[in-house]
Formats: sequence, C-alpha cells, structure tokens
Amino acid sequence: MSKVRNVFLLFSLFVFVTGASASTLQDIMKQRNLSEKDILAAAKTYQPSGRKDEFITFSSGGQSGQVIVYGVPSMRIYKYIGVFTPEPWQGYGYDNESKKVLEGGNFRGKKITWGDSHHPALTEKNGEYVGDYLFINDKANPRIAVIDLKDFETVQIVTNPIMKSEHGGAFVTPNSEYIIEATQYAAPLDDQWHPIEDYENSFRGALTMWKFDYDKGRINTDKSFSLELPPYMQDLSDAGKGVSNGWGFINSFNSEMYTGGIEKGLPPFEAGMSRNDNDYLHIFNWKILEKLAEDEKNYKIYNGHRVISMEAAIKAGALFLIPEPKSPHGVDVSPDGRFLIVCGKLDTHASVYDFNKIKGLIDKKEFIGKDPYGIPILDMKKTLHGQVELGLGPLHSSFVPEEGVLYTSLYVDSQIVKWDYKNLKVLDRINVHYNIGHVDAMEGKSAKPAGKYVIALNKLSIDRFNPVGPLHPQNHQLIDITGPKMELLYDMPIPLGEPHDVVTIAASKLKPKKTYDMGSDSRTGKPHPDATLAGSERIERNGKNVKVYATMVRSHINPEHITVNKGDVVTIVVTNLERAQDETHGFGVDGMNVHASVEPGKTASVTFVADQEGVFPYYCTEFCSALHLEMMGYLFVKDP
Ligand code: CUK
Ligand code: CUA
Repeated sequence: MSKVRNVFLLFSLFVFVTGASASTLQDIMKQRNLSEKDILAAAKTYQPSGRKDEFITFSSGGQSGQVIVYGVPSMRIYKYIGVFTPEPWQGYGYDNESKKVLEGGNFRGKKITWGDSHHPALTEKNGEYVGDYLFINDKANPRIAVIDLKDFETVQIVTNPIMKSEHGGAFVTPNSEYIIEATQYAAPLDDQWHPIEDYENSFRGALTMWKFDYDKGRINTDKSFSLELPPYMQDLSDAGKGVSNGWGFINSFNSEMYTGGIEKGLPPFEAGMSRNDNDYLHIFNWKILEKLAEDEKNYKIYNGHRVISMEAAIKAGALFLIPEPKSPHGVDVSPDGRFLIVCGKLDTHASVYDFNKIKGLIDKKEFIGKDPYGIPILDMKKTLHGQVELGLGPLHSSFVPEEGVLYTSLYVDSQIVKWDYKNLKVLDRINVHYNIGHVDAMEGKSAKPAGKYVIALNKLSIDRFNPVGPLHPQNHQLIDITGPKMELLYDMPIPLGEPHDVVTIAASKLKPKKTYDMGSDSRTGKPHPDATLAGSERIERNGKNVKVYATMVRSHINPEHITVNKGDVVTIVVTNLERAQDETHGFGVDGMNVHASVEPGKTASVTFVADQEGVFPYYCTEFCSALHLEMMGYLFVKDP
C-alpha cells in the first residue's frame, strides 16, 4: 500500500509543482469513483499515443479457429490472424493463395472451415523463444498450423493422418526440431469402422512428431512420424529441455478405458472415467523414436505416415508410465527441465515430479509393473519431489525468473496461486473473474522466463463487462507480479471464441516486415509467378479461362474495364505497386464472394465463374487515399 501512496503523492506533487489545476486528478477520481489503486493500475497499463508495448501476446481463438494478437501491458488488440477459419479483412479464404493454405488442412479430402484452436507455441533455440514462427493446434480436426511472424500470416496447415481428435499440442522441442501433437479422444488409427466393444484392441491414442524444416519455415510431412499409444485419453503435453532434453511428457485420463453408454444403462463417461485413483503420465524419448522411425520393422504405415508400434518403443526404452493423481490436466516442465508440475482437476494438490529421479529409475530399469499394453510403470512415490495442496481445480502453471516460483490456476476456486515448487509452500493467492483456465507469465514456458506479469485466461466474465446478450466475452486479466503480492491491473474482454492459452514474447524479438518485396506471394514467401509491373497489365484468354494481370496504386486499378463471356472462369491477379508503409489496397468484385488484401508489394489473385450476365463494379476495399472511392473498375459479363 505504501508504494501506492508514494506514487499518488508524487503525482499530486507533480500536479502542484507544474501549476496544473491542483484538484484535477482528485476531481476525476471523485467523479469516476476511482481509488488510488485504480490510478496506479491505470498508470501501469496506459500507453500514451505512439508508445509501443513491451510484450506481444498470441492468444488462441478457441472455436473461432483464429489467433488473436495483443500487447502487454496495454492489452490493446492488434490483429486477428485467420488460421483454421476464413478471415475476411485479409481475404483469408477469399483469395487463391490463402485458399491453398486452408485446403492443406482438408480432413481426408473434406473441406473444413472451422477449427478449435488451443495452444500457441513459438519457435525456440536452446529452449528460448525466437520470434520467427508460431504454431497452433486444432482440437476439433487434428491439425497444426504454421504462422510466419514476418507478416503474421498462416502459411501452412497439416492434417494429422491418424488422429480423429487431439489436444496435447502444439509443443515445440528446444531447438524447434519437432512440433508435438498428442491425441485427446482415442479412436482407431485407421479410417475404418470399429465397434465400441473393440475399444481395447482397436482404439488408440498417439503422439505425432511433426518435423519442422526451419530454413524453409514449413513442416516436412514426409519426415514426420507418430507413436501408437494406449487408448487412455491423452491430454496436455510438454517437451523436455535442459536435463530432460530429448524427452517429452503427456498427461492422460481414463486409465479405466471406460467406454460409456448411457443408452445401455451404464454410468456416463464422466463417472466411468474417474473411478480409479490414478491416471498415467506418459514419458517418451523422441530421440530414440527418431531412430526407430528409420527402420521399417518398427512401424506400420497409415495414410502414408509411419506409426511406430508401442512394442518397438517399449523394447527400445522409449516409453514409460508414471501414475498421477486422477483426471490430470496440465503438465509443465520447469525452465531448467528438471521438474514436471502436474495438476489434476479432481485433486487439490499439484504434484512435482523430479526428472532426475525418473531418469534414475529408468537407468536402473526399476519398475513396479506393466500396463495392459506392456508399458513399464515407474513408482510414483519414488519419482515425486513432493505435492502441495493448492486449492480446488488446479489446471495450468507458468514459470518466472525467480528460482522455484510458479503461478498455478485454480479453476473451481477462481484463483491464481503463487507457490514455491522446490520448497513446496504456498506464497500468495489472488482472486480472478472467473473460472480461470490457463495462466501465462511472460515467456513463461521458455527456458528463460521474463516474469513481470501473468495473464489469467478466465472462462467466465459474468458481471465484469457491459452485457451484450447471453453470450458473454471471456476475460483476460493482467496481473502485476513484480511485488510480493499479486496485483490485478486490467480486464480485457475477448470477443472471439474461448481462448485456451496464450504465449507471450518480448516485442524486441519480433522483426515483422514493413512491406513485401515487389510481387511476393505472402503465403509461399516466394515471388508470385503472375506478379505484374506497371506497363505490363493485360488480359489473356485461353478457351473459357480469362486471366487478368492487374496493378493497384494510388488511386487507380489497371485495367479499369474487363469484358468476359458468361460462363468464363475469371482469374484476376492484382499486384500492389506501392512501396510506402501501410499503403494497403483491397480488391473485391461485387457479387462474386472474392476478396484480397493487397499490402504494399504483395501479389494476390481471385478466381470466380462469371455465371451471371451483367455489369459488376470492382473496387479497392481499403480507404487508401483521398481518391479511394475513385479506385474502381467494371466487369462486363456478356451472354455471347
Ligand atoms: S486446455 Cu482449455 S483450459 Cu485446451 Cu490447455 Cu486447459
Ligand atoms: Cu486503394 Cu482504396
């Protein structure tokens, strides 16, 4: 409190010395019913015009299938990145180049235009964040997307060839070798029908190691592989680092292998899946799996993809289980890689596992038994560093620079707990509003966390904002963690899906482009084959296919007249000839459901069938100059 008072006194003194109306601040505080604490929170988050944020946060967009970008500490939203879902402003899903990216995420040939994005992850070097690429998973239609942080655009989506549902991803190995994805709901790995009675035999979990080609900035699907896992419901996962580099960890629930059936008079999944006291933490060594994937006796092929058998992994010493308290959720690896923090939704404790102890037992081959699939089980007690009672519904944790300090979310209690996972004691707690899922500190999952703030990702906002109907925005709360007590600074409504998780990076580590090299395809990062320079605008016809090579520059589109026959397939390629920063043009043709955002230097194209006779204006959709409205042309469709 004394710090609050000091700042306030200083502020008052400033007002007094500078001769400004001595009562202004106090008047405003009175009028708006603000406390000293409120003024301090405002001073810590407010950015004067032109001032930039210290951190950039990437938030999953949940059922919107997108990524939301905002700044910390201001909590100003900067961008929605279209990922699994079309995004009209940037023409994502409305121009040909981005349609190709979205089509990369077709599910067994079926076009998918929504996703449930959960866990964003950044590229890493030695476990520290590098602002080159962002990855995010889709829980609904198991996929991973790659976003290029040179322009914050989605450049690749890969569909998992064996999973029907996933959740444990995207998690990146310490030098961005692989992006890990683990199943959620077990299902047969082949694309065949199997009855529920076949659950133990035919249903499987899996983990996929997506190989990331850093130089190309793309996932190499041919070099990617998977490991078959038991039909427990795998959940969140994390990659080892430091002492545990080369290993990975996946939580699971339903060690019961319960298969449900309310219609048969059985208890529902909810009851059947939480009968046992323990579930299993899966421990795998991806460096061994990488070698196993090179020898065809270790894997089976599904949909052209190598899936290592559990048998081969067990034999090679690459797969182990440790009991964990029932129905766990988050597993988080400490910055040095030594401790694994597991939180269980139905247990009030957090369990701290010591990787050195785990490794010791594995090296000595000291197991307490095997699961029904022959996977060696380690003794939970012998691998635990300890357990701490935190409160109701612990879910996720995030690390800070201070030795042993951890922030953990409590869903049921609606709190964040600050505790010491080395000395096993609670240090502080704060109420959040309400029902928090993930909690994330700045660079909190890296080998070098930055601390300063944590963000509470609250599932419910209830009474925090002006009501906008029965569907409420979710609430991201910014909390100052620089003092001994956590202090709530800011509530930000998130009006775009249920954001599950965020990842934050120091803004100084991001180096986005200001403009594109002239004639670039932003989705491939290469020169666009149909880029058009001033003077070479033209219309070419090849049978029923008409291709228009157009340019845009303040304040005209060239050509201004395009004439085609009814039934022609028309492609219009537009190049923005501008070299000035922020001089974006947009291109839309009325009635054709196409749109492209053409940033300076970019080339993009739209294709449509001119299936109706008539005259259709096309125009620039971005208010780009005083003569923006004049930036237009006409498409004439004749019935020949
Ligand atoms: S999950 Cu949603 S609150 Cu998908 Cu990381 Cu835990
Ligand atoms: Cu270009 Cu408006």
